[in-house]
Amino acid sequence: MSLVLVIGNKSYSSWSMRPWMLLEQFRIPFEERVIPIYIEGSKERILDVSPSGKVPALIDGDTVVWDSLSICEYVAESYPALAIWPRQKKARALARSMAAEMHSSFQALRQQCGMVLHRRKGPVDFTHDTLADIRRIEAMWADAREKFGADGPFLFGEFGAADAMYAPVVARFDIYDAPVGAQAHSYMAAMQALPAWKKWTAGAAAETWRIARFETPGQ
Ligand SMILES: N[C@@H](CCC(=O)N[C@@H](CS)C(=O)NCC(=O)O)C(=O)O
Repeated sequence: MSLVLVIGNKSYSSWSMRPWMLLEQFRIPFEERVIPIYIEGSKERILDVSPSGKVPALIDGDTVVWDSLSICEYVAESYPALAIWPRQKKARALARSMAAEMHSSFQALRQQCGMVLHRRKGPVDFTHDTLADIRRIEAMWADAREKFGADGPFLFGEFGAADAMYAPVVARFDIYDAPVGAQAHSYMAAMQALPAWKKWTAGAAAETWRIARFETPGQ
């Protein structure tokens, strides 16, 4: 199996970060291909590999899997020996529900707190809706940790797909100093201690691309 993961800029592409973290943290070999997004010609370059015109996309021979959640599922199916989703059915159901909710929700958080890894850290004037998103995520994290997190510091104990899906949220909470409690902070610290996290953020720090519309005052 020879996998190619096509991603966007590491500093901005929260969707790309998810499957990248998963592959990297599970030490699954893959070739990384970066297409800088939202610049002249980038849409055409993405469309050459991904029919959605968006990154990430995973190429496995003649198969292209686009969309971060589908990629996580494909990787999990491809490596059944790895506990990418929790082994226990009820834990797996919760992990999948959380991943799906991440995928389809939290518009206010995404809009107000864009993932810009080089942004100077500090809070913004969080809207009511953003605070509601933060509360909901914090409650979900606590629920997973309480029910299934006994074997490690991650949502379901060991690092897995649900954590990969929430990695960009950890980045957003950190960058914007989201008002969350000690339990959430210790989960965030575990994520930020991962070798994969360090590698992704180091890659982001080395990037020089800047996309004006994602930059916010005071960076
Ligand atoms: N639901 C998709 C969203 C992918 C997405 O919106 N990707 C953005 C970058 S983070 C993108 O490709 N933007 C470039 C463009 O639209 O030209 C996923 O989970 O993969």
